[in-house]
Amino acid sequence: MGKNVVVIGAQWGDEGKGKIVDWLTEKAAGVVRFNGGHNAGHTLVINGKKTILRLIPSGIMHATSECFIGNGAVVSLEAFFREVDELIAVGVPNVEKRLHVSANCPLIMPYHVALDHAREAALGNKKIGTTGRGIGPAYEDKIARRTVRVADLFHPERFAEQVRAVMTLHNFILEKFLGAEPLNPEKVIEETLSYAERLRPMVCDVSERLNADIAAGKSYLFEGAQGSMLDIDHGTYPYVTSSNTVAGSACAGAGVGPDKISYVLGITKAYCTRVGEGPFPTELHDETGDLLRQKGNEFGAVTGRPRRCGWFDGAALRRAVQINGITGLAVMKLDVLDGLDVVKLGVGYKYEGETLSVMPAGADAVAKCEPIYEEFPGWKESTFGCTDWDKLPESARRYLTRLAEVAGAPIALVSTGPDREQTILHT
Ligand code: 2SA
Ligand code: MG
Repeated sequence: MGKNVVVIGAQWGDEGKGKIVDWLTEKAAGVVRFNGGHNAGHTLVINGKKTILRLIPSGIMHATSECFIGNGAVVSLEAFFREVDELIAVGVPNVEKRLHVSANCPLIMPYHVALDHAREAALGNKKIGTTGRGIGPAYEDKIARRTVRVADLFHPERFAEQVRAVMTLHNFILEKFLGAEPLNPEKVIEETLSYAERLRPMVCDVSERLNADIAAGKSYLFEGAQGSMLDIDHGTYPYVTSSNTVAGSACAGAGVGPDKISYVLGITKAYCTRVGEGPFPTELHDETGDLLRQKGNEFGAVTGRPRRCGWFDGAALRRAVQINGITGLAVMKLDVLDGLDVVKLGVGYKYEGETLSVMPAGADAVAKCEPIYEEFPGWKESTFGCTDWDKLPESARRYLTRLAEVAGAPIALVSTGPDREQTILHT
């Protein structure tokens, strides 16, 4: 699979990136997060034990893996240390020694969380369905060049001034426009600064460190959060997250050049899910949708929200293959489709009298798309835990082969269960 691999979600998030990153970590020096914050939720099952990671790279579960949070991610210190403490409590070794956080990371502050909630409430039935973690407002402050970053924590006087200034604006918006409670700046400053000394040894020039390590022959995994259809530019805008979730974001969000990326692994489920609002052409509102949700345990790792479920959407995947430059696909949760009489595969859309093979950009256009399906006979055999392509039922192989053809990228891996070992390598 080459040296430096970017692993990204090819759908709307929750594709199972965590399992694959974990599986590939053994071959890499470390794992790098480059976008999003603790709105991600990576559920890992190792030796039957379930761990949920939100902000910290999945590699942390491997005793020797070095884990980086790049400048493209947004960091809530409260959430970060809660997760660090959880990992320490379950006996993960050297957590704080192996974690490195970019000095350039924007901080998610309590007022970002307050703004996220108040805005969603104000939007009413037009809400985005965010995770409520303050992600959008944190990125707004970054782009507006008024955010406080990790490095600012170590200049407490200046930090306090910056926070007071930005909170004048945000408290005004909270109170006057959103009818929400303003926050106390001095309390926010004190609470945030209380994390500074514990964080200090973990702060690092992530770009320099990665470039030096790569030059010395080490390889890294870049772990994307959310999915391609939630990308701020390419997704179903405005029903998207506030960062670039595509593979190219690994370069900008970690500080490495595109020449350092040797493989882009796109993760997709064998069907499709979405959390939050926004168009979803292949969504099922029937018992098959319920069945996928129950069998696939499709509930948000972070918020516990039930996920919307539907058939595999080939036109969306084709878009994902293009915008990410996907080298190979990992198809997850094939076993969830076991036992169905018929399995449907979205191969394109009907859109304003035309036939499309690629999902259009933006929510308005996607909302008008009607999926075109090909039907496959289901398979009665269990694929759960299967580790060999040739042992898959023939109809499952036919389904997967056609899926790859429609998406426009070859299948590299198939996952048949939550455990590391329940994986098929397909070359
Ligand atoms: P936000 O909070 O501003 O990023 O929300 C904007 C949209 O992005 C969606 N989003 C996600 N969709 C799926 N999974 C996500 N992470 C958690 C998980 C979700 C959870 O991995 O399980 O626990 O509910 C994630 N993060 C953001 C979100 O639903 C909005 O549509
Ligand atoms: Mg998830």
